[in-house]
Amino acid sequence: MALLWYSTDDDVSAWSAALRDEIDDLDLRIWPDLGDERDIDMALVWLPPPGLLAGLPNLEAIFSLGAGIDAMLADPTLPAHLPLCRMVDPSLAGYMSEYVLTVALTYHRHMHLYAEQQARGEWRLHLPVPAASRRIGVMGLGELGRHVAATLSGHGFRVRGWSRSGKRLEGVETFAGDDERGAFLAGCDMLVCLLPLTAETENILDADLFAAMPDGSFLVHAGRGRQLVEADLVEALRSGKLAAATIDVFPIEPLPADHPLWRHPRVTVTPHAASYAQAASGAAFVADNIRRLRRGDPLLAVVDRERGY
Ligand code: NDP
Ligand code: OXD
Repeated sequence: MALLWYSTDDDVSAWSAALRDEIDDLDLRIWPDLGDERDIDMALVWLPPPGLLAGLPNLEAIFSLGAGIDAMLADPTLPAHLPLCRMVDPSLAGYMSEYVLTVALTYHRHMHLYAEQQARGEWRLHLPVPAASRRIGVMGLGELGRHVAATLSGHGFRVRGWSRSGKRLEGVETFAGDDERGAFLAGCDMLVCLLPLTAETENILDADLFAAMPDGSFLVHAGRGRQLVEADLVEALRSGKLAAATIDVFPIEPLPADHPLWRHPRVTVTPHAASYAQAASGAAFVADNIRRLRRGDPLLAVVDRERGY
């Protein structure tokens, strides 16, 4: 039994140490040193090269180092019969909440306007308003969205959330499905997108969606790049429908140096930096699934491939 590791974004030494702290007899094979590929029955990966997993004859389960598995599902060679498990981890949810709260407070306390004013040497006060007067909507109330909604609500913002199925969350007004989308959006002075990329959510952040929001609202997008129609964003910013946007995810990453969003005065670009799973806590989650696989127990966070998340 051996676990293949592949990621060019995560800290391999931290993860190796954390995984071995959890399972001391773990046979870890770090790509490209796979040894005898027939030994490998599990893979822990982030953006593996297409075909890598299909080439492992005895693979039994695939564990993702990330929460979003859209890129993996887009690989036509991904073995269709194997369970694919997402990353569910307190540090992933915690970092995402910090990111969204940071951006929300930046807009709420007019820091984006003060940055512009400083560039002009302009001394002008924008009076603060109470957090309770800001309505923030979170699209996606899964592992991340729920935590973010609770964090924003705990800070005093008026929080609403939208998901596919109905939810009951303390301190959060909830909406579900296409029927309630318009009512949800109408009360979003700030919209946070934390949806997985699926056929239903591709291009969901478009002109129709912005039109349903109040004038002068804000967008925080940390889901996936292909959910945003960039031309519609630029037009919404031009018309004043949106006051400003912070975007963490892009259809092509890294965002090319000549991309106009880098220089848009009302757009803040972050380099897919909102969140990631810390090795220590993430390894505990993966180790739980490894033990489950060894015992033949049901795995945690198995992706529903039909649904796409
Ligand atoms: P989950 O699967 O736990 O939650 C997904 C949520 O989205 C659920 O509430 C689900 O509804 C809702 N949803 C899915 N499809 C629709 C739809 N068509 N209409 C309405 N709601 C829908 O995912 P996570 O919270 O763990 O992660 C969310 C996404 O965040 C990831 O897929 C990834 O793309 C992104 N991400 C970004 C990171 C970054 O650094 N920028 C880091 C980590 C993740 P329901 O509850 O009814 O199923
Ligand atoms: C993830 C991500 O999906 O980092 O975990 O985007």
